[in-house]
Formats: sequence, structure tokens, C-alpha cells
Amino acid sequence: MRRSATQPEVFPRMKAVYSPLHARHDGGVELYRGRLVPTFETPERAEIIRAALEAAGHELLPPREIPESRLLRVHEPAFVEFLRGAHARWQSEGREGHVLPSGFPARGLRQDRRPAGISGSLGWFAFDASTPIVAGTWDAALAAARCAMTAAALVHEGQRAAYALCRPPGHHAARSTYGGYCYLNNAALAAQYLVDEGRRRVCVIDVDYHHGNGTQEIFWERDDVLFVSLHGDPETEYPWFLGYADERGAGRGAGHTLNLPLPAGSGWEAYRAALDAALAAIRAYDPEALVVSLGVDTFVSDPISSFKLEGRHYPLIGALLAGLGLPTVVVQEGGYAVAEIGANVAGVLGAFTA
Ligand code: OKP
Ligand code: ZN
Repeated sequence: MRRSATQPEVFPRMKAVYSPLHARHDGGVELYRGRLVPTFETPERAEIIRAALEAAGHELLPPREIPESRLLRVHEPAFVEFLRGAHARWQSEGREGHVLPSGFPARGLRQDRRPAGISGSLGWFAFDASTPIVAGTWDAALAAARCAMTAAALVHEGQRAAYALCRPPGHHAARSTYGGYCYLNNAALAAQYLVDEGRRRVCVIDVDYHHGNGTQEIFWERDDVLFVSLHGDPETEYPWFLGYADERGAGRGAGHTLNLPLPAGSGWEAYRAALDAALAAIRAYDPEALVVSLGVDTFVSDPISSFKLEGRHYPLIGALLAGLGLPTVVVQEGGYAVAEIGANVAGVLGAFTA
């Protein structure tokens, strides 16, 4: 679309919140199919998305210095303190190697006390071994959370939509657990920000390939946030232990969680039908704002996922989401087919400026 100085901006650019601090989270390994491999969640991902957004004419801006106290609207203080200090503590106890947990409080083990030492603490707060903590992890996670909350602030202040280029992602992180490459729940923080600023019903729709177990847990007993998720069936797909169709919320939140698992290998037709069901549930809830957990690991050649969406489907997803006509915060989650990640994200966002 060509513009000149004399022409009005008919196709306004989208505000996209980005921080270079994401790059401090790098160099980790994850346990993947029995091997320690370099993590799939790399700094390159965010830089490729940034380049694609710039090429598409979106406006990049830095996150605001949102007070850290906002984190505690979603996360437990002890969890935040642990994340902030975990790497320094690991080092001060003279350990080498990567900061990964190696034991977890499974059934039959005590759930009522956190061990004092660093290894027990890691197993207490983590739920998998795919989520390393390096020296810069806290700085990056905090910056990502601020990107999400800044995008929420922009939307609250009147932007029709805003995008947060969050890295590390967030939707697997719960009130006091981390995993799945996620430390702080960026999308939940954005939704909570909108609630705290007075939006009465907020919906989080999670279109990442993996179930957003952390977001679901955070809002499980609440009726002021509707959580809707399309994802690979946890019978076979990560995170395996949450995301089944019979999970509908509890207490006041009963009926305010909707899971739409799809078999691994699903293509656009099945995906589109599930998305239509999600959109109908959202319209029935009549929210005042929408948060999209945007993972593009639904792409056919994603290295760790098994849906078969193609590049041309992302603008269609964007158009369907934009068609809700809601003030919308789009928060970056997964997507590991690095060569196509920028085009796929830009494909979704383009629908919000058209
Ligand atoms: C993060 B996000 C499967 C191993 C899965 C963790 C995947 C985290 C995905 N064999 N490892 O939702 O994109
Ligand atoms: Zn994912």
C-alpha cells in the first residue's frame, strides 16, 4: 500500500512492542527425546519477527517501565523471587552446567513444602526439563512481561489492536510454576492488566500449538476472564497433563474455560472448524477486550509440532480474530520454523490493520 505525505493514513500501522533484552535469554539446552539439545526457543526467532514487522511497516516501540508489582497480580511472590535469583544461587553454590531441574514432586511425594536447596527448589517450581535458566533469563522474562503489559496499556488507551513481541513466551507459566520455555505468563499479565484497568470481561484465546496450561490455571476459578484454547491433543502432545476437553473451569469459573484439542496431524479444515467454535463461545461471552496468545507453531514444517497449516492460513486466522471487532492485544508465544516465523506472524497482524 503506497502512502504519500498528503494522503491520510488509510491503513494505520500497528504498534508492536519490542525489547532487545530478549536476547539475554540464550545459550540454554533442553532435554528433548532423551538428549540435551540446544533449545528450539532462540533469540533469532524474535529478530526475524522484528524484521518482518519492520518490513510490513508496523511501528516498533519499547516497553514502558511497568512496576514489577504488577507481576504479583498473576504470580506468587515466592515464585517471582525464585526466578529472579535462581541463576545466581546456582552459581554461588558452586554448580556448573545448566540450570535444569532433575526431580519433581510427583504423586506420593510431598506437595506441602518447598525444599531449601537449589535443586529441590528447581523441581518444586518447574514442571519440565525443557526450560533452562541462564544468567539473563530474568531480565528477558521481565522485559517480555513488560512488552505484554505495555501492549495491553496501548489497547486500553484506545488502540484498536497492539502486538507484544514477547520472548521468552509465557502461556505455560502458571501462578507459581514454570516450564515449556515459559517463566512469566505474558498473556495472563496482559489480560489481568485490562481487568485491573476496568475492562469487565476479558477473553484470552490461545492459538499456539501447545495447550496454554499456565493461563488456564491462572484463570481457572474466575468468571471475569474466559480462556479458550485450540491445541494439539494432550493425549499425545505437550504439555500432556492439561488441555483436555472436559476441563471447563471450577467455582465461579465453571464454564469459563474451553479446550478444543485436535489430533496431531490436523490441517486447516479441522482447525477452521475448531476456530469457528472458539469464536462462537467468545461472542456468547461478549468480552470487552481480547488477548490472543499467538503461537505459529501450528505451521506445517514446525520442528516440534504436528499441525499442517500453511502460510496462506495465517491471514485467514487474523481476519477471523479481527472480525470479532474487539480491542485486541496480540502476544507472541511459540513458533520454531524460524525461516517462516516472521511471515506467519505478520500474516496474522496484517488483518488488524486492513
Ligand atoms: C512452548 B510453546 C515434545 C517436547 C516439548 C517443550 C515444548 C514447549 C513449547 N516432545 N518441549 O507452547 O510453543
Ligand atoms: Zn507452542
